[in-house]
Amino acid sequence: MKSNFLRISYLVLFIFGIVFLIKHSPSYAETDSSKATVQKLPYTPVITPNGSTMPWTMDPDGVKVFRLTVDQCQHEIAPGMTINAWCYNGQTPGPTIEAVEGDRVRIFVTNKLPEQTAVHWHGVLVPNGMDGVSGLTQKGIQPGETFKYEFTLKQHGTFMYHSHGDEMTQMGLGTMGFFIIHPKKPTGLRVDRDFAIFLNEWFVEPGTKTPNPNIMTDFNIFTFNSRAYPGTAPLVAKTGDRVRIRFGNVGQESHPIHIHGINFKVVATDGGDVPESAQWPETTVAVFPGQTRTIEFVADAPGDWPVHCHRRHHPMNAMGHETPNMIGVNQDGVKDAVRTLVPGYMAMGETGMDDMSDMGMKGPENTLPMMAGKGQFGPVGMGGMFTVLMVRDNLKDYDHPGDYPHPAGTVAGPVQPNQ
Ligand SMILES: [Cu+2]
Repeated sequence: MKSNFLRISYLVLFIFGIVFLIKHSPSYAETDSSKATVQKLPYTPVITPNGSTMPWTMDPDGVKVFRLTVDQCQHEIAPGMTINAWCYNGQTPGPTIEAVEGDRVRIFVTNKLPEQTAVHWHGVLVPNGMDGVSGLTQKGIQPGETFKYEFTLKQHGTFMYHSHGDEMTQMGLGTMGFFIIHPKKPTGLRVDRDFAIFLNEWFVEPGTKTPNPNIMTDFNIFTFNSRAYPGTAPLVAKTGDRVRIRFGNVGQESHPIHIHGINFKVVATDGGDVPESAQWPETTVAVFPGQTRTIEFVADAPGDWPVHCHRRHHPMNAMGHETPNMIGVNQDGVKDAVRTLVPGYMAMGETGMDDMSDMGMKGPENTLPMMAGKGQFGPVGMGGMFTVLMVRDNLKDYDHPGDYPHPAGTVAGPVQPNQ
């Protein structure tokens, strides 16, 4: 009897352990500092959704030390699709470097790629020889070598780090990360939530795993922090929270990022703070290659609000382009004829592509469906650069809060004509 009780106890503990692990799995975890540490910091730590913040140590001479290793890695774009990427510390984007204006930083970079590299600190004002441009300001870091970068941070803002040497290949495969410097003397209101989202696009031939960096324009995977919806973590806020989102882009395309339900202001670029007199209200911010844009707003409206790129193909996954345009074409009879040659063929596109979001059609291996995601009312029909800003009253923590409980009578629905 007693041993049965023990067995059941162990089983219950095991199940709780599994649930805990799933809940805290790194792909959705907010990898900011622990809550105790947060209280002590003079700033709100940055959250890199689906990513992490780089740990650092303090050398006896008062210099903050960071360590970056650039190497090949396996990276999951969303459940069902993993790519062969080039990563910093095993991830793309690389872990976010977070420091404070006035800090002296020492950054060791180890190259485990099969070719030389260098790391450029985009927007950070550094001595010329620390600028990280192979050939021009330093020798390339050869495979197996470690280089030391060291400089004092003279400014604050949202900056980036990325390889500078065979950029097309190295950045095309994922070598990028945020470099965020908090102000020494903060002005204005402290934010409650501070998110950092890297924008990027890739071309991965359906059924394959290695992005093709030679592609110039025709991309088919669009990502927030190298994840495509529904693999993107939601942004959770309490009603009334002051929220900052920092966007970065070192890709090939511009991305107009649109947020539903709130208005925001662009408060900074990688060139510095935007004076308050020069800020205007917006619902969409364009982020061009080589730019960062930092926006702020008060999350004053509870609900599930989309955050997405407004280029029409960018909140979509592979297969959203180069399909024949069948809108309005009567395909009666075509299906049966083609099925004699291609078993299981489905005619699609006659009334638009929305059917794709509910079809569960099996694509080539390692290829995401064009649109996916499930909401409380049915298929969401999105992919790529899409996530949800979840604003809720009375949240106890910032874990996934579940579906938004719409107040009665506030959801659009069917009525009789002329009603
Ligand atoms: Cu876009």
